[in-house]
Amino acid sequence: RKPVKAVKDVVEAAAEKMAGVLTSEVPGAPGSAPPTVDEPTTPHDPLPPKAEQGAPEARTPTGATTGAPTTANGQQGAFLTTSQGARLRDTDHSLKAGPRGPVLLQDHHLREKITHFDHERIPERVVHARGAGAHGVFEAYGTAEGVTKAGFLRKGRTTDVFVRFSTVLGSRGSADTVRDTRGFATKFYTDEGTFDLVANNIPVFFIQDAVKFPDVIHAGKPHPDREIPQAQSAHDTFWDFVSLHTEAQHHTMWNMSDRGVPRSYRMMEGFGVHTFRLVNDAGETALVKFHWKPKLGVHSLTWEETQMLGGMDPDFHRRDLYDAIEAGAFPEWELGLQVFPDTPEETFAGIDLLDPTKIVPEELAPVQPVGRLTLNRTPTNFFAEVEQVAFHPGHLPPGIDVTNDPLLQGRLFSYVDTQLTRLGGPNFSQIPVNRPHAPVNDMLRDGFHQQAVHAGVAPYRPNSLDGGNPFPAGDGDGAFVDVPVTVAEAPKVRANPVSFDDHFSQARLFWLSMSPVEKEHIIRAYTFELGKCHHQAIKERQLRCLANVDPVLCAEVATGLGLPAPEPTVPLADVAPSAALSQVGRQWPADGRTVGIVVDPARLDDVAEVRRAVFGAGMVPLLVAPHGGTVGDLPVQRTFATGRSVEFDVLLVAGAPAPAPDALPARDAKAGAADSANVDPRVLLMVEECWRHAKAIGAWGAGVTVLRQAGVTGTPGVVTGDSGGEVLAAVQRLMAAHRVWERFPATVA
Ligand code: HDD
Repeated sequence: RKPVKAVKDVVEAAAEKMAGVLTSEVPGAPGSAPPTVDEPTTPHDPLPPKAEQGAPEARTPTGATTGAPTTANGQQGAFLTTSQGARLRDTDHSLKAGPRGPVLLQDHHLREKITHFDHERIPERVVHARGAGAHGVFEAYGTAEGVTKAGFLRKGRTTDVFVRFSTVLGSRGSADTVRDTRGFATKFYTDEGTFDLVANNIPVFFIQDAVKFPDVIHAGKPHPDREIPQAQSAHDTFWDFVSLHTEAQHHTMWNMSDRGVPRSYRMMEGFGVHTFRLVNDAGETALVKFHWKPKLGVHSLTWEETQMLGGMDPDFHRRDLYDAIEAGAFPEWELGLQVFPDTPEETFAGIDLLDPTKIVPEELAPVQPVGRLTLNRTPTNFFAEVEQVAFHPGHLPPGIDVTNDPLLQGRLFSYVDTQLTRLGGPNFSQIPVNRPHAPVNDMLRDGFHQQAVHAGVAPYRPNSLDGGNPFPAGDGDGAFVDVPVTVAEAPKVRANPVSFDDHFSQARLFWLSMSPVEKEHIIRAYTFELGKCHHQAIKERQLRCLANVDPVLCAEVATGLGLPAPEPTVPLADVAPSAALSQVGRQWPADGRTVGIVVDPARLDDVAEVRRAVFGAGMVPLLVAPHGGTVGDLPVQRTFATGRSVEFDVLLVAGAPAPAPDALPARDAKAGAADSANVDPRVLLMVEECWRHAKAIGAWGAGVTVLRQAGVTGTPGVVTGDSGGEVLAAVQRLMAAHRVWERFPATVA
């Protein structure tokens, strides 16, 4: 047998042989100088895995752990290895017969790396594919103790949570800011089992029966022939469905309102939509609706902002969420309950509580706060956590139960079913982000991707071989007990209760509850969306629906479409507006809001001080300058090339920077207007856009001349002053209302 040559000898021999064949410019070529790199190259230990990244503990049937390691994740030791733990010398070159190849089939590392890569993608969610998630904590006030025995709602209890926000219609890579409903799904890792509150930012749904879910989604998704439009409801199939299927009109009205274009996930309400049944320690039941109330209030983008962001920053909501958490402006919501007596009729104030197209106005049943949610940690790995998290409305702890809402009943089937395909088998609850924090002792075995090493021989009951383990929980052991609701003796039918036939009264309630500017936005949204439809019959049919909601709304949209306004076909509902539905007219904190500060590097009057004050107020200053790097000793976050108005909640102009070399010529400059030519045209554009989007604008020093050139001085919400501090204080007061609403035209009262 030949002695095995040392690797070093082989490499040196190859280098000798190939000398002159390869140029030394080829990095890593034998004989070439080692590539120079700036980064440190000393091996270092990876970050320790986080607790929830551990593999599930293998447990015996009696609940004892088997001692198998719980940190079987992909990051151990300092060196690069194969998936089997063999250390690798090189991951940049395939194994070849000589430097010029061919590549050898025996190269296991090459095949393993490419094969794994080939299978990196999993099917995206069939709906809610686009989203972002974060970890946090829920702290209970104890105010729900009278209505539910759920332990996580006991006073002072804290529970880990994971929240995923999403859009509904778009694909995984689609833009965040499109007009759509938003998902707001929360996983409470309670010590009595996981509770998933799989909610939306709109309190009603398009359909009353889950059997129609595929229909509404097929109508909303891109057309099957060309697969366009992406992440849009402004197309024929969507409006065809909702105009034929009039129970969708209430949800559609919310979508066309500012609720369809949220400013931030942090500024959205969340709604459990369905009525749930709570049961307390005494076995008494109550019907409830779940609400999330954001600390920062409910705010929206303007339509033009959403469209600009779709191109300039399609990740706007994702970035906003993560930037806020990383800046320490932790998003917060209060969980609240609307509580109704559990009567046989399951109605409240004449509203059918099983109808998911209806709300109960807060004026009739106030939302009572029961705890606070704080999101305080971004994911470590987006795929592992956000993509693989799996929610299910049937994940309920003791004390929370379902009702017969036919939409909820169908959802109880759908969520496990969809994970089987999406997450590749029945063991998705063992994926770290899905692992309950309560001890698990099930008799589910085997299947694809089984992580647990189950001990024992008897995963069945009753058994004697594993000592009868596991045992059913007895009275007082905190088991989930289904509320023994009486099921009415009734014929089997495919039918709805008669009360489900009212499709327009609450759409009208919503419309009447809006302020003039919100009504204006709704009119424009309908006009835009229907204007994008090609079929006349669909536009006319939707106008007939709007006629049954409100004649003014219908007439305004009809005018925009150039069509006659039809007469109502049902009497207009006599409903009282609900002030709680409007987003306008209240004052809110400005935590984590973004303040753009345009600076002239030549004159930095007050800028450092204003920047400190913005930080001090819990907001995020972004310095915008003609070039990157620093101005003075201040870091520049955006240049005139990378920054755009839509990123900022308010704009401060602290100088009049002259056109930078990369600026396109301004129209006025071409025409010889010397005045405008003095300022970089992109700064003027920022001011114009912020003004159009009703954002507060402030300027001092030379910045005031910029506002003058943009023609906005003296208009509402535009502040000028002698010092930066004074201007910032005035702008901050304006921010509490979110926007300078007076700047929006409103044609309807
Ligand atoms: Fe659903 C995902 C919310 C009706 C079937 N749904 C999903 C998500 C949210 C909601 C927030 C994303 C979860 C995540 O971030 O992973 N869905 C709702 C609400 C509904 C609703 C509030 C009505 C009140 N959904 C609904 C019906 C069905 C589904 C009627 C089917 C009959 N939903 C699904 C699903 C999804 C889903 C197909 C896709 C991905 C997933 O479940 O995990 O099973």
